[in-house]
Amino acid sequence: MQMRIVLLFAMLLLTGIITLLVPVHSTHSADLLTATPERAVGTQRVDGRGVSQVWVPAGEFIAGSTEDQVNGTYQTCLDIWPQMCLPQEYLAELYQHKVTLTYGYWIDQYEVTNAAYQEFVKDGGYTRREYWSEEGWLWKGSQTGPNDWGCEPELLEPDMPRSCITWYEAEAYARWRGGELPTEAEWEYAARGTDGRVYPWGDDFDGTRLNYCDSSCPNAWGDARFEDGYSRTAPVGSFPEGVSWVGAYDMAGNVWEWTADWYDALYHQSGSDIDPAAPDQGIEKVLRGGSWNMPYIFSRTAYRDGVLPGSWSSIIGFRVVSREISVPLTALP
Ligand SMILES: [Ca+2]
Ligand SMILES: [Ca+2]
Repeated sequence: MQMRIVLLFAMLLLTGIITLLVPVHSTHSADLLTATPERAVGTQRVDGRGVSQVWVPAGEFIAGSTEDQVNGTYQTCLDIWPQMCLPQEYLAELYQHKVTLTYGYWIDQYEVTNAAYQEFVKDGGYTRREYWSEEGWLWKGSQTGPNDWGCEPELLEPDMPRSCITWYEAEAYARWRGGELPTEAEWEYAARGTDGRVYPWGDDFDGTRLNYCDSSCPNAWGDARFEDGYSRTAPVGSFPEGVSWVGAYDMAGNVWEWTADWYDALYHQSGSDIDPAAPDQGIEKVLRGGSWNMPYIFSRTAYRDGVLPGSWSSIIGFRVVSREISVPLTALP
């Protein structure tokens, strides 16, 4: 896709045939609706590794975008920087539909920080086989820590989001935490809530509520209307006015976030509407939420794109979810 070219993923690393399986099972029962405790929206806790999480209750939400929204976004893109716009860039958001998550779950309040990730490294995370998938272990080879090649030192400050890691490393870290990467549905529900909002805070864009490609951004598509204070990444949690309905920070912007799911352009059209998961194999992993170097339309809660799981970049980070029950996610056909 043109977007990927524009974003200059100079560090893309092709990792070969992908066979990693996401959790895939077949059936559901309604009693899962009561399988997780009832807690108030946004209840906070600190998990076993000392990381803050917020509670997302079971519920129904509006996923995806309408045709009008997709067409409108494309027109907006043409206004921002026509050279980067392809109509098909947004078609993967079609169509809007209701999705039910039958279980509640914890999601990290912030993007995973360098400080938090370093605890995983210090604990021997890169040498402990149990945290790595077969594909991830093969990808890693003899590496004993993150490869920060191409990532500026200021992005590695302790309170900055951990970027410059592959999907495999994010997955291993999540397992070390006792959690997982969020499915697309878990991510989108935590970002937009039950009212189908376009941004975590509401339907209207507000350039003071996130770190995106603003007037200080070094790209041609920088938005001259707003100065968000950061030309690259911001320390996590810098935008309290931008929290989502559960109190999760930076669901829009700062770093783009890995999810568990393989990318499928027809995800919203062919998937289950109950606890959906992506197909059990694919080529690219889905990213959500936009980043510090992207136009504001990419920070919409419905925007989705995919990159190879062996990619790393200073615009990509992640967060973790923790489920209290084993959830039989419903795979696409
Ligand atoms: Ca910015
Ligand atoms: Ca983010």
